[in-house]
Amino acid sequence: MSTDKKTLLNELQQAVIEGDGERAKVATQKCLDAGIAPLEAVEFGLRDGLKIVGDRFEKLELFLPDLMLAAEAGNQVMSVLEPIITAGGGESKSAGTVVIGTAKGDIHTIGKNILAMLLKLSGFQVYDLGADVPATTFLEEARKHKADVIAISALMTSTMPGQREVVRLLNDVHERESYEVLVGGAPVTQNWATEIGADGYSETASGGVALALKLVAKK
Ligand code: B12
Repeated sequence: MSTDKKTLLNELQQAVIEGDGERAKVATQKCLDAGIAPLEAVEFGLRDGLKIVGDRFEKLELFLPDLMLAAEAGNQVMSVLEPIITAGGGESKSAGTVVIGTAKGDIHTIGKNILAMLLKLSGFQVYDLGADVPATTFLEEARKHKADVIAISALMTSTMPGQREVVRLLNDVHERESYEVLVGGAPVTQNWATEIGADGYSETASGGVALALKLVAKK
């Protein structure tokens, strides 16, 4: 990547870290004007920027209001990127049906929303159950919408067990084979996905879409 592009992405990341929504919006537009791919701005500017904020929060260098400001700046970045990413609409044929939500006890939504948006764009019918979703709701909604995929985001180590809970419940009701279960979110790893018996994990939202397409095609 050219130094210019790196500088622009760094400026975007920095504005997110500092929780400066206006500056973040301007920086996002500058990235787009320089030809930086919107998803690159999402992953490097937004996700990595918020990761740095989270790490500083953990070290007590930043506090909850800083986290909230950074999240708001992240939303501002998405307000610029979303119309660009979704311009032209998604695929017209249906790639399958996904129910998506954040695990029980967890109110983080930014990453889940990005994944939902990209899934829609790839032609999936997406039912977004929101945040703090109990395993029983994932099951009920998956049944109701005849879902192919259940996608569960978890941003805290304390809520990752909510992902395991969904897989357990599907096993208990003998419906494990009916759905592909995808897990993700900052603390989630491939090892965790394997341990709980999920069908797939991806570190990024775009990787999650590729995986969903692959798993549904195999079904
Ligand atoms: C923003 C933020 C908040 C915002 C959330 C706003 C919102 N509407 O979402 C606010 C301020 C509300 C918040 C609250 C809290 N937070 Co917080 N928060 C964060 C922060 C800084 C960024 C999260 C984020 O949005 N990242 C940006 C997105 C784009 O990234 P992402 O979610 O990882 O998603 C990407 C991928 O993971 C992937 N993906 C996401 N989901 C899925 C799902 C699937 C299926 C797939 C395939 C892929 C995928 O796609 C995305 C794009 O690539 C993280 C730090 C971090 N490391 O992430 C802490 C963090 C998650 N929070 C933390 C904590 C502790 C809290 C609070 C408990 C703080 C408090 N004292 O109240 C509360 C939690 C309340 C609750 N019950 O949930 C901790 C959790 C620690 C732990 N135990 O694991 C973290 C890690 C910070 C830290 N290092 O300490 N938080």
